[in-house]
Amino acid sequence: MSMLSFERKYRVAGGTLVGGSLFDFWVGPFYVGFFGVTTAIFALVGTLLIIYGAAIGPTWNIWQIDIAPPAIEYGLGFAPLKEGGLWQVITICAVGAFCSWALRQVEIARKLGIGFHIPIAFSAAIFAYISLEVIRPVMLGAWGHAFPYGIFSHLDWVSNVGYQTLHFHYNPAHMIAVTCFFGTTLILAMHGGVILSAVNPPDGEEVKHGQHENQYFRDTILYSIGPLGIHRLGWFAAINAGLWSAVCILISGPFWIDGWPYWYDWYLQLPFWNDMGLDGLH
Ligand code: 07D
Ligand code: 07D
Repeated sequence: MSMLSFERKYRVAGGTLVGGSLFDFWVGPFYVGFFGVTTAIFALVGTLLIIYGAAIGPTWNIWQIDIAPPAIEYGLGFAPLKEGGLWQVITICAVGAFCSWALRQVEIARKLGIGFHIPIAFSAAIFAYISLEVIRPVMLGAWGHAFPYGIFSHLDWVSNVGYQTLHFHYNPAHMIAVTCFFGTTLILAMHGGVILSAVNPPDGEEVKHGQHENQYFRDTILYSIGPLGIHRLGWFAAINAGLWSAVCILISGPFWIDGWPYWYDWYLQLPFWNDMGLDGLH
């Protein structure tokens, strides 16, 4: 694969966390590194195990393949391969691959002398995944509480767990997470829109710049957050979407065992309403 002329300038040695210069090289455009090797091994083993799980399962229908965690009866113990053990090894591979990928991002950032914003952001997604598959099942005492690996079966899990709480939308942390998810799409659309409108004009028209973008927002909503600010806001909202998702599922079960609608009972218990007494309403 051809290399862009300026790429060579940024291919600097060093910055590795582990392995010194052993894996400090590129294959084509890809940086390898120790964590590139571990990512590749974990991802390959995990994927092959999913294919093996499909092979011993009842279907090759991509939508119906399902590799489930052990039954609740196994608690937090190891299960035989065909009874959830496969799911356990695949989960180890997934955690290994995701964390290796984040550490590879750290190494590349160190090489380039840039901040760690990307690995920090990806860590929020990893944390959400580990919350679902490791932390919450451990808190509930069984791997059987984790979600299964399958395109439709994992949707069944989300729906079932949602209805176990009667109404998952009433989970306040879910509300914050949803707001952040919706918010990131809104601000990305607005940001993408204003950049394209300014720097990608029709043929023959002059390219506009930052001040036009700022002025657009000042004219429409009185305020422009600015070129650096919009990226800070996007990063903050996206990371919070992942973090509040993790919170919303970690509290469902381990800390709140009733239906989520009952959480609002605290409102009815406020001294203000209690003191009034229902008699007063007659
Ligand atoms: C666009 C970046 C590209 C990534 C893609 C995903 C695989 C899995 C595995 C056949 C935005 C590649 C997928 C490698 C193949 C097997 C065994 C990211 C983009 C295109 N889900 N989920 C999907 C995962 C959970 C939920 C689609 C993964 C939780 C709902 C895809 C995880 C909950 C819906 C998928 C995960 C949940 C989906 C599209 C891990 C809460 C949908 C994903 C590792 C988070 C949608 C049929 C996408 C759908 C969908 C993958 C976890 C809910 C198959 C890898 C348990 C409600 N999920 N998901 O574009 O169409 O993400 O499902 O945690 O409606 Mg899911
Ligand atoms: C976990 C993915 C991590 C991915 C990683 C990377 C690869 C490699 C390779 C492409 C967190 C994987 C990479 C595999 C791919 C290549 C080459 C991301 C993760 C590390 N909900 N709900 C959420 C909404 C309802 C319920 C989160 C909306 C119902 C449950 C989000 C609605 C009920 C759970 C959210 C809605 C219900 C959630 C998901 C609307 C069902 C969770 C996003 C409009 C009846 C989950 C941590 C997320 C959660 C979750 C949104 C409805 C139940 C905030 C918008 C009322 C049980 N819901 N939900 O977490 O918090 O991303 O998980 O109705 O467990 Mg919900």
